[in-house]
Amino acid sequence: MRLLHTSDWHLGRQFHNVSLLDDQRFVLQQLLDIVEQDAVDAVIVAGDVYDRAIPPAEAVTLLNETLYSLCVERKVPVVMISGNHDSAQRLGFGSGLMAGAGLHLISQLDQVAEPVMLRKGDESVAVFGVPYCTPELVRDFSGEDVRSFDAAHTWLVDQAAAARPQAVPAVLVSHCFVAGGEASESERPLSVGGADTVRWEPMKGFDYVALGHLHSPQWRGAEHLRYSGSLLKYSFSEVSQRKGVVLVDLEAGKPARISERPLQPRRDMRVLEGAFSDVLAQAETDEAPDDYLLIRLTDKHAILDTLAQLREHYPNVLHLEKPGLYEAGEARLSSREQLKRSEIDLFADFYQQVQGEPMTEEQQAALAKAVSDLHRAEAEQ
Ligand SMILES: [Mn+2]
Repeated sequence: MRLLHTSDWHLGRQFHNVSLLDDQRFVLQQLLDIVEQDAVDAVIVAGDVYDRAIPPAEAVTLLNETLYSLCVERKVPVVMISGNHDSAQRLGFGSGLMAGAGLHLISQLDQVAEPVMLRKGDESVAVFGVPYCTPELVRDFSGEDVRSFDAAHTWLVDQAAAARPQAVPAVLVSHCFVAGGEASESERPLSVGGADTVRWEPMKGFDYVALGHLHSPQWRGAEHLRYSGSLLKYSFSEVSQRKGVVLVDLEAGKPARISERPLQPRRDMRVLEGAFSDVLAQAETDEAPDDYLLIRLTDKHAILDTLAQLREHYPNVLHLEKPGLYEAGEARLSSREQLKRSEIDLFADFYQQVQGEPMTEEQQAALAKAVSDLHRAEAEQ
């Protein structure tokens, strides 16, 4: 039986105030194509289906269309668990009803020991899902003195392992942070302080482990314990990652056979670095000017309207950094005037980063006045 493992769709995500819905629709179409071309028997989504607990309406529509294409039009069942970005209750709505149509939503703890049995001819595969949950939830559910993410996860995995049918390949789906995994900037930490990781060893007895949460594709501990990675690059820290899906062939009594299929984004995410004039010159021959860009200008002097000029060639410059200007500025931090100047620059850069647009002249004037008033008040104390 051939499964397709994907995760971290984050439908409805905004990136620097740009909706990625069209980009998500574009790669989900490729996912549907892979399902057909590679004769996939079932699809596993390992959590973070939506980006937010209450997703935008368009994201719900996209998920609805995608699931209909899979379950109804292609008769390919889907097993989906909730991640830390999803609302377990909302995602789980109607799960009992939809199971009959081939959509298996696992978002509650009492589902962990009840495998979804996938069948194809006389082959069967048991799929267990561990939705994302906090140690507190597992403590309440189990009655055990569970204090850590690892203890909670191990307890749940043990429940699934104990319910495993004999002589049938078993798959575990989990949304968690396996210790030692490579994180990106677009994952929301599961807990503050880093006590959110779990060990991979309790899961190693399953024939395949479909993991979600980390956005970089990778395996942990053993090759059959895998993160498929997110659907798209969701931060500039991921520019060099290759996003895709994992195909898993399972046969009773044999180790899983694993292969990867890349997903080509509608627009790639890139970082360009160099002097302003060089970046502009390069734009003339750039084959993908619509890509989402972070541009890092190395110029040591200020240039007017850089963003507007860059956007004439690169309409999707989402972030502009000027490290050269900081270097030059920091070297001259001698006088009171310079200090004020640098505060304004810092705020102007911060404003641009948050708003995606530079400050207007009026705003800059208001800011300059506020900063100098502050300095005056300080001096008069
Ligand atoms: Mn995620």
